[in-house]
Amino acid sequence: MNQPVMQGLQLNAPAYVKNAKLLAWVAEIAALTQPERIYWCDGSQQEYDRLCQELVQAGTFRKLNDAKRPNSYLAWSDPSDVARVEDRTFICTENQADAGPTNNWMAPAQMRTTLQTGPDALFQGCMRGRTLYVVPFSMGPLGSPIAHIGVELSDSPYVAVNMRIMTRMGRAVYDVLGVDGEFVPCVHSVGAPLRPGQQDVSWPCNKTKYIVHYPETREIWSYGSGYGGNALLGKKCFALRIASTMGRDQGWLAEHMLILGVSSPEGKKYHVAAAFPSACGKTNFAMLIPPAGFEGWKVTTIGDDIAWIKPGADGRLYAINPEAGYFGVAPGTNVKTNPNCMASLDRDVIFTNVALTDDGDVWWEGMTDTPPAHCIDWQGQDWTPEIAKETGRKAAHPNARFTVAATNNPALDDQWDDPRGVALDAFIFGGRRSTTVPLVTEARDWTEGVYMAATMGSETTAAAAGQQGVVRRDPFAMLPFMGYHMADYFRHWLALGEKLQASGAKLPKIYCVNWFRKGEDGKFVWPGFGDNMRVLKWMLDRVEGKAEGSEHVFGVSPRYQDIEWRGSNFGEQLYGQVASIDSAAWQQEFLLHDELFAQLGGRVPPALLEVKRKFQTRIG
Ligand code: SAT
Ligand code: MN
Repeated sequence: MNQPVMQGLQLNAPAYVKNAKLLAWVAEIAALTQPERIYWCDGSQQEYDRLCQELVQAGTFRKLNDAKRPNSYLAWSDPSDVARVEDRTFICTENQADAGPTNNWMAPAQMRTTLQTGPDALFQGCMRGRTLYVVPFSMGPLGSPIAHIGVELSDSPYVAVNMRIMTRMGRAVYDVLGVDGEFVPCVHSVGAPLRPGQQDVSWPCNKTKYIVHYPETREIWSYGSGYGGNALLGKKCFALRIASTMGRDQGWLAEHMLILGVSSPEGKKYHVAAAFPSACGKTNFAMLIPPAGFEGWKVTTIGDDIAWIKPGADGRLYAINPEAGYFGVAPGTNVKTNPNCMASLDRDVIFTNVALTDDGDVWWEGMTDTPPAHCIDWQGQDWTPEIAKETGRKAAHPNARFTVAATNNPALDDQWDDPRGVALDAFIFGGRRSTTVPLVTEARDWTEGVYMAATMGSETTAAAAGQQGVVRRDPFAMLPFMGYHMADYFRHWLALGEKLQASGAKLPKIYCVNWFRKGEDGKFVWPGFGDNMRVLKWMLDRVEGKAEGSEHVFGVSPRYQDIEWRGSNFGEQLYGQVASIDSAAWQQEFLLHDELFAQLGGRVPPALLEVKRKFQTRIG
C-alpha cells in the first residue's frame, strides 16, 4: 500500500489500514502540510510510553516523581495558549443563517482559501520539520451502533498521547472502519513549522488561531493552538459541534452534559444527565460522594462532560458518554471537594499548567489547605505563598487541567462502556449565578423545561479566553459548542419531546439548579459538592411522585421541609438565601431573555415565546 506522497516522504501506512478514503486523505494532507514524516498511531501502551519519553526529551513533558505519582507527566503551555478561543472558533455553513447569530461564521469557500488553497494558506507547509501523527479514534464504545469514528491528523505528539486517554484510540478502530467505513476527518496543526536545524520550543503554537468546522461536509480544521478543546478534536469540535448537527439531522442529541448513576438504599438505580458550562463543577457532580445521613446511597460516573442521547425503541432516552477519559479542571479539586477525583489522579495522569513541587509532584490552588513553602509555577518561575500574597500570582493557571482515563475513577459506573447507553430519568441544567436563580426548580412540563434551559445564564470562567465573571446567556450550556442555529436547536428539543410524548413514553423530568448563590459577604451560601445529593434526592423523589414542593412562577421548588437534612446543619434562614425568588431581579432577568430571543430573531419557536409571556404575566 505504501506510496510516495511527495519527494522523500513515504505514506508509511501499516498493512492493516485498508480504508481507501483514509489513505488518500492522509496523502493529500501530507502533501499540503509537508511534514518530515508520517506516523500511524496504534494506541498501544508501548507507543504511549515512547511518545511520552520523546515529549520529555523535547522539554514539553516533565516526568513526575514516580514514587509519588507513577507514570505521570506535567506540561506547561505557552502563556498565550491556555484555554479555548471562542472568538477564533468558526462554523462554516454555506448559508450564514444556518450557523446562527451565536456562532462566528465564514463561507466555506473563503475559509478554504484562508486555510488550504490561497497563496498564503495557513496549512501550506505548516508541518515542516515535524511528524504528522495519524490518530484514529472512536467516540463511544468501539463498534457500538451509537459510536462514530474520527481520524485526527496532528503535528502534536502531546495531542496524540492525550487522545489515547480521552478516546478509544488505536489499531482496533481500523477494524471497525474497514475498507469503506465513514470517519470524520480532523486536521490539526500547532502552526509552527521548523526550518532545517531550527531548535523547537517546548510548547509550539501560533498567535494566529482558527478552530474551524464544516458541519455540512463534517470536517474539522484546527490551527495555531495545542490546548484542550482547541486541539483534542474528538471533544468539543466533534462530539459537540459536528455531532449536534448529526443529531439534528438524525433525531438525537449531542449535549454538554455529565451522566451519573444514583443507587438508592432500596437498590433502585436512576440515571441523570446534567448540563453546566465549562468549569462549573460537572466533574465534581459526576463523582459526588453522598454526605452523612445518606448511608446506602451511591453515585457512579458514566461521563463528566459530554452525552450522546438517542431515543430507544421503548420511547425512553438513552445516553452514552462518547469519551473515555476526563480533561478536568485541577484548581479547587481536593480530597474534600472531590475525593474520587483525587484518587483517580494517583497515577497515569497528564497534568497541564499546574505547579511543580520541589519533590517532583504537582500542586494547584485549593489542592491542600496549606500551600507548599516553595514550588515552580506553571510559567516556570519560583512561587512561594509570600510571593503570591504580594503579587497575586497563581501557582497553577486557573484553567489548569488533568487528563486521566475513566478507568482510573473508583466511582466508575458498571455501565459506562455499555454500547446501549443508560435510560435517563432526569435532566439538570445549571449555571453559575451569584444572584437571582434559586437552588432548584422543577419544570412543570417539557416545554417549560426547554425554556429554562434555553434562557439559562452563567458567569464566564477561565475555561475560555476572555473576561471572567460576566453573566451571559448560555443556552443548554451549549453556547460555545453549538454546530448550528441556536433557535433551531431549541426547536429540535421541543420536537423530540413531542415525538416521545406521542409514543406514550414517560419523558425525563427537567430541573434547573444554581449551586452558586452568594451572600452579602461575597461567599457561596450553599455548601455544594456532596450536599448536592440532598437536591438530587429531592429530584428523584419527585420522579417517583414521593416528594412535595411549592409551585411558583417558573415551576416547583422544594420548601425547607421537603429536603432531607439528616447529617446537615444548614438552617432554614440560610435556605431562604439560596431558594428565594426576587420579583424585581426576575423582571430584569426577563429583559435578558428578551435580548437573547431578539438576537435569535424570527427562528425562536413560538412555544417558547408563549412560555415567556406566561411567566412574565405571572411575575407581574
Ligand atoms: O478545553 S475544553 O474545551 O476541552 C474544556 C472545556 O471548556 O470544557
Ligand atoms: Mn466541557
